[in-house]
Amino acid sequence: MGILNVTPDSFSDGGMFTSLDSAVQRAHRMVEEGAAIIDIGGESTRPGAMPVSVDEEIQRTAPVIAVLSKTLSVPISIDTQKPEVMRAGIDAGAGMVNDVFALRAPGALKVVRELDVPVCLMHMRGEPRTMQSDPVYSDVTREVLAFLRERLDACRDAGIAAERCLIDPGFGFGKTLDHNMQLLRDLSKFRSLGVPLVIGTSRKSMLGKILGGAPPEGRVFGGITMTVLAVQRGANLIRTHDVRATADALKVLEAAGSA
Ligand code: 8Y7
Repeated sequence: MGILNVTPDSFSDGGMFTSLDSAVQRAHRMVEEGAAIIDIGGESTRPGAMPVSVDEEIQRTAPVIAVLSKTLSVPISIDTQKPEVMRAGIDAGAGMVNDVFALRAPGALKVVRELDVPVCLMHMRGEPRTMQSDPVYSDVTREVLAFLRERLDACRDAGIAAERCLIDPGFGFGKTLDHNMQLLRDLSKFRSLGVPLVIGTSRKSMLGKILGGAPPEGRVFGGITMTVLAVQRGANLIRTHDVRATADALKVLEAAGSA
């Protein structure tokens, strides 16, 4: 899953792809490099980021989705927590929802049920503005598993079939480096939930911490290493900025019979 941020303030592509043309170009390039899905988001969820309005988020994402859904050979996912943006994204041609808030926003379950599209439910402790200020767990893996199980139950109760759901432990979302590494070690436990497992590690600050303060563009090899470990422990879909490197890693894993 290739990441296409259409925000002016995204931390890792520096808002370079905010104009329609360059966003479209970048999406096509990621598909050439091996992306199976393009994930389009109009609100930054990096720690400390400020929320944007529904209208602004739709204005950023819907025009890009409208163009890409006509020209791309792969499905588009709309990365949002807001039910109105989910609806606008699907109306514009997206085929999936990626929600870091796991459909906890009022009305989100109902909209996804009505739209009848796949949805990725991600774990986040707190909210992006404050989530990295001293998150505490007694057993991070158990708590994240319990949360995702509860969200799968909420989906089922709302009429969203398990076959429509994917789960994601949410690396870096309200977690310390130790929490992230514990989740990575325990990743195979998430297979017990019986739905596809998504992970996103690319260029995240946990890598910067491990790599002695490397900037986002210096975290690519570290991110690939985490991806390889995650795939060996059962991850099915990798959300990444670095599609070529990730696709190469997955090809080698597959050739070795390890994916
Ligand atoms: C993730 C995500 C982000 C992730 C899923 C970033 C939107 C921060 N991270 N969605 N979104 N999983 N499913 O670094 O890990 O890209 S935003």
